[in-house]
This record gives sequence, structure tokens and C-alpha cells, in this order.
Amino acid sequence: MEAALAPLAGNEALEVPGFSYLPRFITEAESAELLRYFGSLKPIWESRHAGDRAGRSESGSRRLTRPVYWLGAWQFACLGYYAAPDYLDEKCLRAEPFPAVMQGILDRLTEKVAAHHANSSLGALPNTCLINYYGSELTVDAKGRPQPRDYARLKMHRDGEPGPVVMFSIGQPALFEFVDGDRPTEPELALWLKNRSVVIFSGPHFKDHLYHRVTRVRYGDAPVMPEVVDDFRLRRVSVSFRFVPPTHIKALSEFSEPAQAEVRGYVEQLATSSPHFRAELEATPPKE
Ligand SMILES: O=C(O)CCC(=O)C(=O)O
Repeated sequence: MEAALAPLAGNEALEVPGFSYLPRFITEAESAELLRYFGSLKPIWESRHAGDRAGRSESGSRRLTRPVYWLGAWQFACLGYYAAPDYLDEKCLRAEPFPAVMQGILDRLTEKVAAHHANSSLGALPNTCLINYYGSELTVDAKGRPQPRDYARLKMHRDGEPGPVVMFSIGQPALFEFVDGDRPTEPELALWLKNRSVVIFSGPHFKDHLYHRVTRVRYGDAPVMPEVVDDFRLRRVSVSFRFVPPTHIKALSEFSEPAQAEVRGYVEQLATSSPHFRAELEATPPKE
């Protein structure tokens, strides 16, 4: 058996058809502002529920491996995620807009993103994003001794939105891998995503055929990460930007009653710190 190739260190740019890695693309000043912004949000720890309405085979009611926050449109795990062409309706709840610092970085990526659109008719910059908070949960054992549990990983998956995916990395390096579903132990590409880097991937190979995952995140002290969730030590934040056709982004009041009922608890949680979600709730009182 061939020995697995060592992951790339992530210090050098990498451009291959369908994949771009841009180290240090995000400036120090932008990174500091992003960290302030990430620290101002109250991410939530969603669960998947058994037998979701889309009928996809999620087993059991499992918590995600990390707290998350969505901008542009919120895709709840319990509703199943947006995936063209079959899972389009009631997947995307209108959410808050991108802050100026994010939009500014995306705008600087316009040409790069356009090059990734070579095979697609969309040509759009992403309009939604998932903010992933990776770290350790600070649990204690029966004797009160600290037992940090490292949750900093993301299992292999594909993103179902059309067009390229753009990702920002802030914090400790993460081991990011692309794998073929038939050979998940042999990554086709493994790369440490460094602080302030950007990834763009697209097309039939990297986006549609291969799966991607995060298998670990290093420990370290710099940059200093904000405290965002009780009993959780944050080490890295990634933002993965996607494009959802605006016709598929709906207000809570436009969701069916069963879909509203499934997500209302989360929206109430978000509304404690977000005027946007407070307004969504006020516009959509529960049915008697
Ligand atoms: O954290 C990362 O770098 C990957 C994120 C990702 O794969 C996703 O949000 O779908």
C-alpha cells in the first residue's frame, strides 16, 4: 500500500483547475475586525433530528460538531440543507447581511471567483455564508475535574449550492482534505489552512465529485480568539460562502407551519441577541 502523502503546509499559494488556495489574502487589519465581529455574534449549537421532512437519511438527533452562525440565509440542520436540484424549498431562512469587512474581502476576490465560474452560467459572488466555530467544549467529570473535549472537526460532505464555494480561515491552522467517497482514507488533497487564508473551489471534480472535511485544528495562542459560547474554548473560525438563488430565500412567515414549528426554538434563541431574528419572530406569531 502506498504511504499517504504528507499534507501541504499551507504557506504557498496553490492554483489547480477547480481549486485555489490564497495564503495571507486577508490582511491583519481585516482579520482583527473579523474576530471582533465573530465575537459579537451568539452562535448556536444545532441538532439534526431523526427522520427530517426532506426524508434524507440522518440517523438520530445529533448535535453538530460545532456552534454555527449563518449570514444571508440560515440553513437549519433539522430542515436538511439546500441542495440543487432537489432540496430547494424551505431550506433557507432570510438572515442578517454580511458585515462590510466580509463584503470588502469578497469584492477583492471578484476576479478569482469569476474564473471559477468558467463552467457555470451563474457568475455571481456568494450571497450567504456559514460561520463555523471550532474548538473544545470545557466539560468536567463527576469529580469536577476539567475534561476538555475537542470537537474541532467537520465530517466529509459536499455543499449543495450551485457555483463556487469561497472559504475564509481565521485562527489556528486546520487540516482540510478532499476525498473520494470510495477511498475516504486516502485524501486526494490535504492542506493546512492557515490563519488569514482563502480557499475557492468549484466544478465537477472538487465541488461535485469529491467530498471535503476538516479532520483537526491545531492548538496555539495567536491570534487571540474571542469567547463566544459558554464553556467552549474557540481555536478557529471558518466562513464558507455559497450562492443561493434569491427566490429560494424566504422569511419565516413564508415557511409552512410545520417548518416554522421546527425552527422556531432556534429563531427564539437567535432573537435574544439579533434584532433581525426578533423582527422575524414578531412578524410570525405561532399559530394557536
Ligand atoms: O472549516 C472549513 O475550513 C471547512 C468548512 C466547510 O467545509 C463548510 O462549511 O462546509
